Formats: sequence, structure tokens, C-alpha cells
Amino acid sequence: MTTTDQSSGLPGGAATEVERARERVAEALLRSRARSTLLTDAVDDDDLVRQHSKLMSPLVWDLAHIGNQEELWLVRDVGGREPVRSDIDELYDAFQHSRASRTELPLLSPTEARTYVAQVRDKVFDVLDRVPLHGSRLVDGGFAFGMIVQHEQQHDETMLATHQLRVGAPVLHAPDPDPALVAPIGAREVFVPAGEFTMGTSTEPWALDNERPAFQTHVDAFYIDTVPVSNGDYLAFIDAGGYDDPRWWSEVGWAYRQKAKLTAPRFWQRDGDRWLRTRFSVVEPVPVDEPVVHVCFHEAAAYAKWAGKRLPTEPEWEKAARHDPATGRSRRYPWGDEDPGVEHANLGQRHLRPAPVGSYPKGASPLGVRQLIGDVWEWLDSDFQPYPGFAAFPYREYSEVFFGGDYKMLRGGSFGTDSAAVRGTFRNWDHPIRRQIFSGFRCARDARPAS
Ligand code: AVJ
Ligand code: FE
Repeated sequence: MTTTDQSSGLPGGAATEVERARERVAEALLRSRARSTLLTDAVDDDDLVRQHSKLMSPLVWDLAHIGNQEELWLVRDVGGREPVRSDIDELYDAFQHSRASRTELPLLSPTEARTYVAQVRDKVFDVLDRVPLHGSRLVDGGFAFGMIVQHEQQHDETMLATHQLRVGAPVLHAPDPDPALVAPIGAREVFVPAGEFTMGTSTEPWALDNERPAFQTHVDAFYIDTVPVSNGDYLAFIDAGGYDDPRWWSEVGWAYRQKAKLTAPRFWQRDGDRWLRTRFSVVEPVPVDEPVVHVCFHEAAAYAKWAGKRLPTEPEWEKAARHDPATGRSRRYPWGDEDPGVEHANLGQRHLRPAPVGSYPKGASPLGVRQLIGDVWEWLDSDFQPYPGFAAFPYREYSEVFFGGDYKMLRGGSFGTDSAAVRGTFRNWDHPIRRQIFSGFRCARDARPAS
């Protein structure tokens, strides 16, 4: 009874699936480009080529790098087409030049960069129309396209962080999160019973290599905070002298706190007896009910120790986010398998700030943990390591070259992360001293007190 689609050579149902994948790809490509355009059109050419911070690339580098990755994978590799530009790969290879040195390169001008990314994108839509989305691991389910969408969205979040570092009049605007989406949280901690759960994925079509494969792992019982640590919570740590007490800091963390003279989250300043923060060029009182953001791993770990707790490990975070005790299954997201909606999580730069703690009750996990996805990336007490059975795909430079002890994990995405670039299995990492990213945390503790 199955019909066969002549053009795809697949049974009817599978052909429809492929068409749906093509639509998903097209929609996601348009959304990521609209965002890159917004972030780069918001400022003038001088701002695009300027170095806003030694930690960041000039915005015009990110833009052309987005186009260059897209050309390498989708135009040349998947499409088998001639290069759009064969002369600039080296300039936009992230491993060839440090972020701080990129303003000195003979980069494409803003006008040239815009033309370049548009030419690449035209070819990509043509490739998308013609290439089968099945038959090889690179194209199955639109994987290579999904990888490139995520790459663009990751750089869009990086560009958003550059905007946060930029000095000048405000150029980005967005409505605040809806206060009606806050609901009482009940208990401040959630108990997660001991037992195995499925970590990682072997089925999520756009999951990147470091999220694979799925495997069973045991996690001891633990408690995890229902919501992320708020600015109000964090102020209590500051007021208690937490930044001046080495008891709360690791040795490395204390050394960094001394060297960098840390006294508060990045972008905060004291104003008499209150604290102000700068948020995309707007100076405002620190809102006590919002998740703290722009702290490094060492600050997060020091707060947790001061609070008598610790940071969650990566398996703990993923179990809290995905494990459904009723079925024993791991979900794609805390709320289930549906893609994120506006009622679930603060994602996609819809707002230019995290939502107050206790927001998004519909985004809670089966055990009632809130705001695991969106708002702020959450620092975890785990290094970036491969899962058992890891295989680099399709290139070693995405994940494999970063494995080891130099990076700490971040999970869940921030208000600046697009829904295509985060999920229950998505793994992010950064140096433990980084604060310009949209990073916060929540605490955990062992279920049994240590003897
Ligand atoms: C996964 C966010 C750590 O931005 O450094 C972008 C993603 N890889 N281009 C980064 C990435 C290549 C990466 N992170
Ligand atoms: Fe990149």
C-alpha cells in the first residue's frame, strides 16, 4: 500500500518527512540570518570593524566567518559546487588567528562581507532544493544544514555578547519578559532520587557530535535548586564578604579573584549603598529577582560553597532536565518532546535579559525544576570530556580539540540562545574565568550529608 515519491525514491511517508525537514531547514536558515542582520545592521561600519574587547572578534569578522563556514560545508562539501570565494578561508579560520588579533587582518569590509554572505546563502538555497536529505550521515535529516544553522546562531549569541561589551548609545531593544509568567515555586530545592538515566542522544537529528551517543549512567541521589541563583541571593554573598574570604574559593579561583580584583559580577558597579548594572548600554538598578548573569565558574563555585552547597555535575543537570521518573525515558526538553514555545523558556533574544526566577512554570521538568532551558547558561562542576563511544563528526575542531581539563561545562542556553542551538542534550563549554558570556548557575547538594 505504500506509494513511492518518484523524485526522492523513498516510500511516501519518508518522502513527506524529507519535505518537512527541508521546510525546517529553510525556516531556520531565514531566522538565523534575520538575527545576524539585526545584530550587524544595528551599528555603523566603524562599530562593525572595531575591537570592542580583546575577548571578542570585530562583528564584521563574525559575519564573514558565518558565511565562510556555510560556504565550506554547504556550498562546497554538501553541494559539490565551485567556491564563492577561494581566497579568504584562512582569514576566517578561527584556529589561525586569535580573537584579539583579528582587527589587524585584511578582512572583508562590511559591504563586502554582506555581499559575501548573501551570495553564499543564494547558493545554499539552491543546494537545499536539489540535494537529497538522506543517504549519508552528513545530510540525513538535514544534519549539515542544522549544524550550520547552529553555528550561525552560536556566533549570533557571541555577537550579542560583543554588543553587551560595546560602549555607546543603546542600539538593541526588546520588550521585557511577561511578569504574568512568574508563578510561585513552592520548595526551593527538588530531590532527585538515585538511579540510572539515559544521558546524551543517538536520535536527535541535529545533535552535534559531543552529545552522542546515548548511554545509561547512574547518578546518586541529590538535591538541586528549583530555580537559578538570583541577583538578590548573590547580593547576600557579596554583603557577607564572600569576595574577601578565601574559605569559599578554590585555590585557582582565589588566585584569579585576586589577580582580576573581582568584587561583583561583570557589568555591576556600586552606587552609594546600591548596585547598578549596565545592560546593553542601559544603566539600571540590579533587579533582585532575576537570575544572576555574567559570573565566571569560580564565582559560581564560591557562592555555592558559601551557601553550604556545590555546583551540579553535568550528569546531575541533564538528569534533572530530562529524566521522567514515570516512564524512565529521557525527554528532549524538561517539559517534554515539543520544540520550545514562548510559554516554556526565555530563548532567542526575544528579551534582552533573563526572566525573573520562578518564570515559565510550563517549562518545568517532571520533578518541578524550572528555567533549566533559557535565561542564563548554567555553570557546572564538570570538565569537557567525550561520552563513551564518542566519534568526532564531521570535524575534530568542533569538539574534540577542546576535550580535557581546560574548560568547564555550561548547560541550558540563555535568553540570547536560539531554540535551534540548545536542547536537553546540548553541551556548551568555556574557560572557567569567562564572564562576558550570559552565564549564571544554580546550586545542588548531596542527598546524604558527607560524613
Ligand atoms: C560551542 C559556543 C563553545 O563559540 O566557541 C563556533 C561554538 N564553534 N564556531 C564557540 C563554535 C565554532 C563554540 N561554543
Ligand atoms: Fe565559528
